[in-house]
Amino acid sequence: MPLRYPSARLRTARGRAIRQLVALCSLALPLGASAAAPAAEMVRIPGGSTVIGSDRSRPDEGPAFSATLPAFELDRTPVTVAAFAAFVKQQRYVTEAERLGSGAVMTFGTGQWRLVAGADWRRPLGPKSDAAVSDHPVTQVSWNDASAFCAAAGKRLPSELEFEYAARGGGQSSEPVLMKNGRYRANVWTGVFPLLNNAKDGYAGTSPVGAFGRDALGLSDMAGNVWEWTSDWYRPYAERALPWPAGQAGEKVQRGGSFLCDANFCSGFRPTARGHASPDSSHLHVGFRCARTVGAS
Ligand SMILES: [Ca+2]
Repeated sequence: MPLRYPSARLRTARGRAIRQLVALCSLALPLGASAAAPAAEMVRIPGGSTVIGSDRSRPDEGPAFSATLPAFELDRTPVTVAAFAAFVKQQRYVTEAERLGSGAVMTFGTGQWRLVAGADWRRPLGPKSDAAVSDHPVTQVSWNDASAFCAAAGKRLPSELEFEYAARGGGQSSEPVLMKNGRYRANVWTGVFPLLNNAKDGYAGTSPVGAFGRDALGLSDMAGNVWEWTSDWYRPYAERALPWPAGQAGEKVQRGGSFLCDANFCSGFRPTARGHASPDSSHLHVGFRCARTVGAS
């Protein structure tokens, strides 16, 4: 079955993106806690060379090519609800979902996406649902929101090459495995998508950042939990070095997969997998982390 990223189905005007609603199952996102802004830890990623992409996966993941990246810094975890709340308070920031009045939510049981009025980073499933949890990754934030957050912190979004390089453990040729010794190493969809989420990895929704430990570089949640925005426009790799035409509409790349990705339908948790959505869109399963050029602090 070809992969259909739900983000792509909601990529333009919100008014035409409303989808059929079938019973929305409870996701049981835990109740929120009071927001306190933790200091964002960063990990220095050594520079080096790596293979980007794959010739054996989805067409947009190839052709594989070699890339050399300078050292950079990357947030250890996705940005949390607590950190985003502190940013909102300090900057009096209003997200795009709040200004537009809705955020995209998946209908469990069908896998269809729809816009839910009042769904935003505080209540990602909608105004009548549980509040987002302070130590979980913030969601229902657009690329523009994510960029604003990182800029306020003196940082930037990572490029998709930086994200893949880091997700590969700094250019290791072998890809991380989803399971080790019978235990999941990332928060993904377990069960039968989209009918049954049995939460065998411990979580039906998002999970606290870092709940699955750290990889060899010291990073957490580079696979699963939430898709993460990158700085790049989504296009074939062969065109990546070309300037993006001014004013041309497009979509931004997301990396890492989410708690809605299963091994058969999505598998977006693989380091080479690419998600994408318009920069003004906000989704239940999309967050971000920030990067910084070495020497730019
Ligand atoms: Ca899960």
